[in-house]
Amino acid sequence: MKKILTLCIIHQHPKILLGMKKRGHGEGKWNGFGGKVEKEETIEQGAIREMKEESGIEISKMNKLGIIDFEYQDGSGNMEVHIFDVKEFRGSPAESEEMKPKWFRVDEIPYNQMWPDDKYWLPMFLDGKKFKGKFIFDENNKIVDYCIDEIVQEGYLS
Ligand code: 6U4
Repeated sequence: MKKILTLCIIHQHPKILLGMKKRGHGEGKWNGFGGKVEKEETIEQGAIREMKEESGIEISKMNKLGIIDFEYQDGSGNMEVHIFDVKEFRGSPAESEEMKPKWFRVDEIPYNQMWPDDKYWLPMFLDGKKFKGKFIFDENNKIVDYCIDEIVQEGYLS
């Protein structure tokens, strides 16, 4: 069965907040903050909870910019990841057991230490565009197939 996950990135131009994942899926990569949505919560509540757990930051305003389906052939299964642009928040980033946060300038994003799909959709995210896509990864976490499309239709992601 497909798992529903969240991914939150604070974008305060010209900087974004990423975290170095210290354990689990994506360990050793810079990524946004997020995780699995629990049974009793909405996707937005899951995003807020994971952001707080992993970075100490409390989201007060966010905007969903993308949904991406990931298929992992290494046994991690299928994930539907909801991607949020965090517009307003309280607190400052603090290291957690799972993530080490760091601000990056948008022209210094460490794509070669991130998931290989990020370079396809993060530029759209930074432009404030909405998108939907799918990526299939082989056992070595290499992309074997993908599609990514900008969404122009109002309300499509909500
Ligand atoms: P545990 O350790 O069970 O609490 P949890 O924090 O709920 O896990 P986890 O760590 O598996 O979930 O979350 C993975 C995170 O990585 C989510 O934010 C989604 C994100 N993610 C997964 N595949 C990705 C990919 N290919 N590209 C990307 N983010 C990805 O940019």
